[in-house]
Amino acid sequence: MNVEQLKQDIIEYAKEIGIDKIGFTTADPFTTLKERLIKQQQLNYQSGFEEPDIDKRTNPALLLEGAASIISIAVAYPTRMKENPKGKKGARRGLFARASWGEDYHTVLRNRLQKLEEFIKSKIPEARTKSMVDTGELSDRAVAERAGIGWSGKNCAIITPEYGSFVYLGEMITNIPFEPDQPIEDLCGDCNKCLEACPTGALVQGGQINAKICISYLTQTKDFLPEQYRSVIGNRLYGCDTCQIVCPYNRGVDFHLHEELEPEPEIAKPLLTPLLSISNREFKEKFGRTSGAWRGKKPIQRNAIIALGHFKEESAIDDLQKVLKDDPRPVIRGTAAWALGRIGTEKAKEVLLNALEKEKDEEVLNEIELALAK
Ligand code: B12
Ligand code: SF4
Ligand code: SF4
Repeated sequence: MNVEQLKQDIIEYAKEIGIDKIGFTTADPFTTLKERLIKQQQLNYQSGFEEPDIDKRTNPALLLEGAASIISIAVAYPTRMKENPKGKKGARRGLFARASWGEDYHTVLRNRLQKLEEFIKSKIPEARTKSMVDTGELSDRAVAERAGIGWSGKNCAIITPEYGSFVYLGEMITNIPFEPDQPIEDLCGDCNKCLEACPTGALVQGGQINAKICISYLTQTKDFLPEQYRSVIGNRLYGCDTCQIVCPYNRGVDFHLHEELEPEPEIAKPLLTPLLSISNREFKEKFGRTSGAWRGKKPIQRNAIIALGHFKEESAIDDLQKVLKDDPRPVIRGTAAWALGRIGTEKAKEVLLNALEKEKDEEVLNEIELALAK
């Protein structure tokens, strides 16, 4: 089999199956990434969602015997809703980040990669392949950068000249020695808009993140959100798009190329109050198809309560009272106390005073006292 011809055939086929950009690189170790990962670990700047084995992360040969190349793929996702419901007083809404709109991208990209594997094996039956999307060992961005999909921006994102940074990434390690593509030029230049816009200062310098204080990470934690971050997360229920939205290379970027990635407005931007009493089953039915549901309903509910506090939404007092009285989870009760403190009306104060008498949990009591002190 002519490897160059196969590469061209793969590029053609990829277009047919809804892969928006494809690039090829070697399976050589990722040496700079290795140093970087060690450094990030030492600084405690990692989220904990990363694969912990740095050798596996940086040496494709440990993941597939005879690894010779990696095929990187990118799939563009929309940034604007065709029907964008506006939240208003009495009917506030929260927001799922764009990477959680439509069907879970893990499923979408894995399907595409599986088709690509089948295509390659139909041409070379003895080909060996290993595909991954997000949850695999490799750094999807480091692979994409080396395969020429895009450059690595100061906001950490891979930015493609065609689709901006609103692309999902995935890759396939193969034992076929494809000719590698070249990385593309970094076009960030003197721009620093993302660093300036980051609400928590998580972008410590161009291309370096302290994931522990990135809002995207914070929205995915299950414990109490540290007080200083509650007001900055605003109405974000899952993820954060700020450092991408401000990027000049994303200006006007809004691709609707894949039906399954189209957002359902009531899911991507849901009303907040109903989330407070949603059952596990309802949550699964409504949000289960999205990538933002992977941590379950608790972080989403906690963030919804924070968002109601952020809006000082008086119409939510009765629902917050119910949560404070009946919810078995201290994090949810304590966060409701915080929100009532933010709302700060006489009625909210009364609810807090009532709860103070009945509450037994130390942390929740502390939240109630802090809320009353406000
Ligand atoms: C852990 C994780 C997170 C963590 C940490 C993010 C981070 N920046 O590290 C948290 C929860 C915060 C997060 C948030 C988001 N994530 Co995330 N996340 C991951 C995951 C699982 C691992 C990332 C990782 O290993 N980071 C460690 C750092 C050190 O490495 P890296 O960023 O992968 O690689 C770059 C650096 O190492 C850098 N580098 C290496 N050496 C050096 C040296 C110097 C001097 C410099 C300057 C840079 C540098 O170059 C590499 C290539 O860009 C990947 C999937 C995967 N398996 O790779 C998705 C992934 C990176 N996430 C993704 C997305 C979409 C997001 C969000 C936009 C989601 C959202 N809307 O909320 C935000 C963006 C936050 C941000 N500004 O980065 C996409 C990115 C797509 C793209 N176009 O870049 C990925 C690839 C998932 C996917 N398959 O599509 N994420
Ligand atoms: S995703 Fe949000 S919090 Fe995280 S680095 Fe970007 S702007 Fe900052
Ligand atoms: S906002 Fe500016 S510095 Fe940040 S990634 Fe975009 S071009 Fe680069």
